[in-house]
Parts: sequence; C-alpha cells; structure tokens
Amino acid sequence: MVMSTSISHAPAPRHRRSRARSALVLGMAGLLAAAGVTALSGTAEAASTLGAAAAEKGRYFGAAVAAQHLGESGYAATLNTEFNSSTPENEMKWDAVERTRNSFTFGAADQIVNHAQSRGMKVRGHTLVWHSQLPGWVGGLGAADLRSAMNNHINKVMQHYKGKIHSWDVVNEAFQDGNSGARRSSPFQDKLGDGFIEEAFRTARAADPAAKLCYNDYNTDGINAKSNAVYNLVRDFKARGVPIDCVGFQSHFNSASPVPGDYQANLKRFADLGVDVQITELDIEGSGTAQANNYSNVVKACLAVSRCTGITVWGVTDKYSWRASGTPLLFDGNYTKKPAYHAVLSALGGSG
Ligand code: G2I
Repeated sequence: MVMSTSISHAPAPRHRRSRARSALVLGMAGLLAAAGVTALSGTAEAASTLGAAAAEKGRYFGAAVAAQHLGESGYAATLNTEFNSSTPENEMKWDAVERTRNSFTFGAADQIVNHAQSRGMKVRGHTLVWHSQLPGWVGGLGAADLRSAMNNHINKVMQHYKGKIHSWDVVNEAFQDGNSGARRSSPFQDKLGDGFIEEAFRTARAADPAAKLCYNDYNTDGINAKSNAVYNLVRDFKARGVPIDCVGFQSHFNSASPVPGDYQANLKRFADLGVDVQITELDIEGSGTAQANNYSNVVKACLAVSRCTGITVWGVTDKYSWRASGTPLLFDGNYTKKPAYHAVLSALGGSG
C-alpha cells in the first residue's frame, strides 16, 4: 500500500472549506445562544403555525378535510396556512369510491389529494376495509366473492393513489367496545374470519409498498381490553412478519370518554412493538382552558414518544365537525383560533 506523506498547501476543496465555514457559523451561533442572543437572522424564531411547529419536531400536523368545503375561502386559507397533512373525511371510504362493484369514482377524493399535493401537504388514506359506510352489495356477497371484492378494492384504490399517500388506514375499527376484546361483527369478520385483517394488510403491502400501513381504532387510547386486543394483534403480526407499520389512535374525547391518564404509556407500549403510532382523528369536546389543557396533554404525550410521528385533528372548524355541538376543534365557526389552538401551538414549541 502506498501512502502519501506530502502535506498539500493548496486551498482545501470547496466542500471542506464550506464545511469549515458552517462549523464556524455553528460555533458562533452556539456562543451567541449561550450568551442569551437568540435572534440570529430569524433562524431561532419559534414557528407560528401548527404544521411548521410540528415539522420542527419532526412530525406532521394534519386535519380531516371535506371536499365540499374547499371552495370556502376561510376554510381553505386555514387549512393551507396551519396544516401540513390532510385526511379525506369521507371521500375515500368504500361507499364513496366503489358504490357499485368494480366501478370506481375518485373525483372528490382526488380533489383533496390534488389540493394537498399542490401545497406540499402529506395525505393520509382513510380507509380501505371498514364495516361502516360500506355499500349494501358488499354485505350480500358469499365468502369467496367477498374475499376477492375486498382485495380488488384495496388494489384499485391503492394503485390509484400509489406514491401519494404517506399512511393508509388499511383496516378500521375491527374490534368490539367493552371488555370482551373480541372482534366486531362485520361482513368481513363474519364471512372471512379473523384472517381478513392479515389478508388485507398483505394485499395492501403489495399494492403500494411505499405506503405505511396502519390499523386504526377508537377507545384504544388508554390501556384497556380493547387496546390490549389490538396490541396482541400487532404483536402477533410483528412476530410472524405480517406487514404492519403503524397504529392509529383516533382519540375522540369528551367528558364521558376523557383523555386517559395512561395515554402516553399506551402510545409507548405500541411503539415498543416496532410500529409508528399516529393520532389520527383527534377532537376533544369542551371549551376554554379545560379543552386547551386536554389538547396540550395529548400533544405532549405524542412528543414524548419518539415513534409518534404525527397528529391529525378531525376537522378544520367546529361548524363542520361530525359533532359540531361539542365544539371539539381548534378553530371556531369563524375560523378564529380558540384557546385550544394556542395550547397546541405552544405545546409544539411554536408561538403565535
Ligand atoms: O364517526 C367519527 C369518525 C370515527 N372514526 C372513523 C371516521 O371515518 C369517522 O368519521 C365520520 C365523519 O366525520 C362523518 O362525516 O364518519 C361518519 C360516518 O360514519 C361521517 O358521517 C357521515 C354522515 O353520517 C352521512 O350522513 C353523510 O352522508 O358523513 C356523510 C358524508 O357527509
């Protein structure tokens, strides 16, 4: 081996010089920061929107979006300014995209995806296999036909959006409420048995290998019989190599179903199985300081779990919420920021 011992006096290559310069700048920034000087050409200013503040924490902050409101200026302006991820609220559901067998209509969902993509937002796909908002023809099929219809639905929808969806809710709400930990009755469960979830995830992986595949549910936000059942499913999938990348915690809260004290511990135990966790449909009924504190606690729990990769609130404004009378969101009907908005922004490390 020939080793050169000559010391070159030529100027360092450009990349080394610029690295040295960056090191110097960083060093000076460190000294200034240590001296309490923070406003170094604006770089240290706190982010002033939810999406930007979440991005500084390596996360996204999204909203459920309804295509029919995109033409309303206050709605679009709030969405575009504050959020960096969109979830179609109803437009990707089975009854919206395949009302008639093997005839697909993507118009409304495409509107949301195009809106998001042209503004650099991510898109969550919601949802492929769910017992609700399911056209009647699906429930009328025999087992063999249902299996092929389920796989066809997953294939066609995922292929249409291939490369455009960061995470898909592949299966939604497959477990019962209460203490049984049992599966919920649905055409899929009743005719295909427990294996339908595994089959849906395997089909989804092949249809768009780049999309993260999530199981999504509600009342699984704390440690309880239902979340234990989902936990066991995910643990089994990971042990057997069944593809699953993430678990969605819907997080619909109100006084009857408050933010659980073990919310963070629950997110953490799922993350420890080797999946990402996402807060997918957050809304918290209430108002004022109480609502703001609840929102803040949810955001802090996500930030405390490194694999909690993002938060989606289930709507932009209270007036279009699925439970508008509970005023569960961050903007009121006039798109005015509520105390809950400010609490979320500040929990994310931003300031308005
Ligand atoms: O129910 C709250 C959410 C629970 N998790 C799954 C989510 O997909 C679900 O979202 C809600 C939508 O926010 C509602 O907007 O799902 C509901 C249906 O299960 C949606 O409501 C439906 C109405 O019931 C229909 O009458 C209406 O035609 O929205 C439809 C489209 O506007």
